[in-house]
Amino acid sequence: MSRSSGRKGSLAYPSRPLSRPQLAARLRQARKEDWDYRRGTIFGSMCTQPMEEAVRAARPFVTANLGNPGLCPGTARLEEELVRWLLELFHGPRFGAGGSIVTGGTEANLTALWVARNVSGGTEVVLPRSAHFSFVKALDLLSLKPRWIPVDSKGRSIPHKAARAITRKTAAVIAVAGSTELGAVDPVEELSELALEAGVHLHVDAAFGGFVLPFLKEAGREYLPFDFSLEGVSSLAVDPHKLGGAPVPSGALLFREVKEAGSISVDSPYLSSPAVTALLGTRPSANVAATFAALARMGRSGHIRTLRQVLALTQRIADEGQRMGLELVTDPMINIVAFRHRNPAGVQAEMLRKGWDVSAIREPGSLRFVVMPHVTEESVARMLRDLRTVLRGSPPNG
Ligand code: 0PR
Repeated sequence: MSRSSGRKGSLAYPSRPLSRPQLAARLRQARKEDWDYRRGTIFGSMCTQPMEEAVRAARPFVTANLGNPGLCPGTARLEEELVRWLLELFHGPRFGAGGSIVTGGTEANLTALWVARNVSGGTEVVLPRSAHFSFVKALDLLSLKPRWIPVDSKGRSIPHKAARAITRKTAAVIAVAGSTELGAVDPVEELSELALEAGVHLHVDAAFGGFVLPFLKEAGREYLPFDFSLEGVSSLAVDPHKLGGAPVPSGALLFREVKEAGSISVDSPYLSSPAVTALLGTRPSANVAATFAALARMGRSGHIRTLRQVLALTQRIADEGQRMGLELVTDPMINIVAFRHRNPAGVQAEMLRKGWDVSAIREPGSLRFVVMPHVTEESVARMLRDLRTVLRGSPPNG
């Protein structure tokens, strides 16, 4: 939330329109203050420079509102096609599955839990400590109680602990496929079996990992099952604005049985459709068009190429960091690497002074690097040089 500072002057709402040059100057200045992925200095973000074609695709659609789908049959078709593509990528069943394009992981996770709660009547959610904070918001909004599951040394949910937490009150179990802090992938196969046995909703948060995990084999790594190929998976969230080449905001929420989403449906008598099954009212067609363009131009080969690049650079940071005396929290499973440090916030601040955005994790105290497609070999080399200097003044153990 933005807070009023009590200042006057330039903060008054313009009584007459600003001139075009004045406006342009103001916007240019603001954009200059913002960070730009293209400089390669951002290692703390899970988003990246979107594909230019995707950005261009949004422009003609910015006036369209998919919240009134009768007026946007064109964008509605694009959304339908996108959902089919994603269901195919994530091994959705041929019949009964469906989903929608949303604004990101937060909306997808909230909506999934909303549906799971309404279908089950449950009051509790079983989720690992590694789950993104969007779940904390969702649980609060939906008056659901968390049953937190500890994670193992690699940051993954521990299934036998989850098994003990599942009761008749369980509305859903959460699996994280690519965690925010460590990129850890939960043992979704085992969680899926538990969910099937107990007859509870299993929601997979693949917001970050969704465009990584399907391609691990092609990138020379072991494939980790996480999607609808596992019978117990009921819903899945994936964010095209993270590794899908789409501009923000773009998320997708998919259901094995989309009829369950009817449980959040409300009547919308004055719209072109009789009912609405979405959190948002007004829904930007532009993000559907942009996401369509991004995935259309990416294709499986584009994801594989991107993944090879980011995994190679992740490995390079892991290797060089260890050569500097840093200890890995765990071997990186995907394109996130973290090193233990007694004062991560201090190193983060020093790195920021040198122009780098890196992040700090509190538990276990560590420095975290998210290696996104805007990161290049050259920017990694420069970053590592500065990191080496900073670590001389602030060694990992004291
Ligand atoms: N699930 C997972 C696993 C996530 O990592 C995130 C966001 C979400 C859900 C929520 O997604 P939305 O933020 O799209 O609603 N992870 C990043 C984070 O919180 C989001 C982010 C991206 C933050 C870019 C900063 C940034 O520069 O760190």
